[in-house]
Amino acid sequence: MTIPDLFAWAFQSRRDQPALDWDRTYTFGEIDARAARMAHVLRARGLQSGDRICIYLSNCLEFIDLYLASTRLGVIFVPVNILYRDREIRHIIGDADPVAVVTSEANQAHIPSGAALWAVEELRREAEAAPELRDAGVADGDFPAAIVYTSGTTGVSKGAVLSHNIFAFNAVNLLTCWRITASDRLLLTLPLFHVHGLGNGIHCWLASGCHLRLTERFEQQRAAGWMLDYGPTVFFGVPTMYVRLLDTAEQAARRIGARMRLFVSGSAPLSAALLEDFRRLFGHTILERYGMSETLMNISNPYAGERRPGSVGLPLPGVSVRNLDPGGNPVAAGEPGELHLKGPNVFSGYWRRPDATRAAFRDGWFRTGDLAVRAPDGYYTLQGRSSDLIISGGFNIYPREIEEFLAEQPGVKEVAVAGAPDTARGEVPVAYIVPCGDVRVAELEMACRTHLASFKAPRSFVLVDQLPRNAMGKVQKHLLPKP
Ligand code: MLC
Repeated sequence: MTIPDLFAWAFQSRRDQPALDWDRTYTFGEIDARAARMAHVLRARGLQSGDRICIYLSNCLEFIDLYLASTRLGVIFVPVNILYRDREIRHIIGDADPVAVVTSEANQAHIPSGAALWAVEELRREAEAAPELRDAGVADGDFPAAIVYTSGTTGVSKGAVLSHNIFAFNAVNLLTCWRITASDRLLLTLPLFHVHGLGNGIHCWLASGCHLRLTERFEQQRAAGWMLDYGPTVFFGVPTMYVRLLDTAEQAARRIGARMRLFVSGSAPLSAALLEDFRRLFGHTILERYGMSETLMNISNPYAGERRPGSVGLPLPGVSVRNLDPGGNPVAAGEPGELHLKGPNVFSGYWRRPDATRAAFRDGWFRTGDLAVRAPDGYYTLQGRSSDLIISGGFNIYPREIEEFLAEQPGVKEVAVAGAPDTARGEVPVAYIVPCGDVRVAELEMACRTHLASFKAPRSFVLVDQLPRNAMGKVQKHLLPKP
């Protein structure tokens, strides 16, 4: 199934119904017409099926217009994290080879020179005056809808190619399993450039025909107010958002909880303590689920039935899960193993990276790199990772990328980056530096803040005489001193 087919019911049968609160309320008919006009603009600018378009925008109405227009034209949508800076953006543009990069005038300075830039303000003006493009022959469901870049274990990120079918399958699964219907009201504060906001948020909204309130981003000071004003029945968040919401006054939390039907958490581990603190304040047990950019959603606690603290729940319909030891043998219930997945939710591979794609699969199963234990009754609990990925506020960070950057800076002889626990963000990166000569920590910090996404900038820099290494010379990160 294509994404336009998935959304057809909302756009055809609910044309006059309110669809989205942004600067004002838009109906489904208006959202549909905006997308059709944006499709005309993209086509007039020469975009053809199979072309890529990079989108470097924070949440806005045009982000949705561009996504819908692209999926209707068969243009492959490549969202870029708005917190990324020159190195990260240059890599994605070089790899995805887009016809153009769409960004706002305010953010143009972050785009490396040489890329074709389209200002979103200009596209908006052109779309206002454009006719609607309605006969934009759509590719079939196996065709790529998006390439989503994931932080690569090798230091550079890889583009996960996600088909129309994968998004459609994921949406249908979530609508069914989380009982999302046209009567719901979804508050979406997640960034649309990742699969949590885009794959779950936007697709659940338009596949169900429910009502959406989108914000530019999550803001701790305003989040509870938004919930009180808007009265959402569904909220998708990362654990950091739930930590921030614990500051809500008791009476307000009760009022929000009385209206809400479902709080979902994902993208990072949700601690049992946070689940319990949140339940006490809001009167709701958060539903924790597990997904990845390469697979969208895999495992989820049940809507009805036990939402087990610390566990991500049971495999979603259609998703096969196996747990293997390092030798490739299945482990028994209760034993940790690496989680492998198979199903219609799994991506076909990384964009133009046949080697990385081959390495990501074993006998047709996708290797998640996550370690898990299956309880005798089928519930999965994640136990950590076989790679040294850091997750901070729901954003993935591969230490190798920061290490490579810091190793290029003056005064740095050797460097290791590891995650340190953080109550709000889950983990934060910390850099351990073996200096050579005169190293200036303030300069290192400034270099990271300028050239890397803000969440990747190490929260502290620890100077050490040497890095702990094993006999093979590999850094033993667990032996690094606590910051
Ligand atoms: C954070 N910042 C943003 C931003 N989010 N800037 C612009 N747009 C956004 N959306 C910046 C801030 O400017 C600030 O930079 C720093 O990040 C911390 O901001 P904060 O307000 O103090 O944040 P905090 O309260 O810690 O909360 C951060 C957060 C954010 C939770 C709002 O981390 C977030 O939106 N996380 C969601 C990540 C996500 O969607 N992951 C899904 C991946 S998909 P500075 O410079 O001042 O430090 C995936 C698959 C799956 O993993 O299963 O879902």
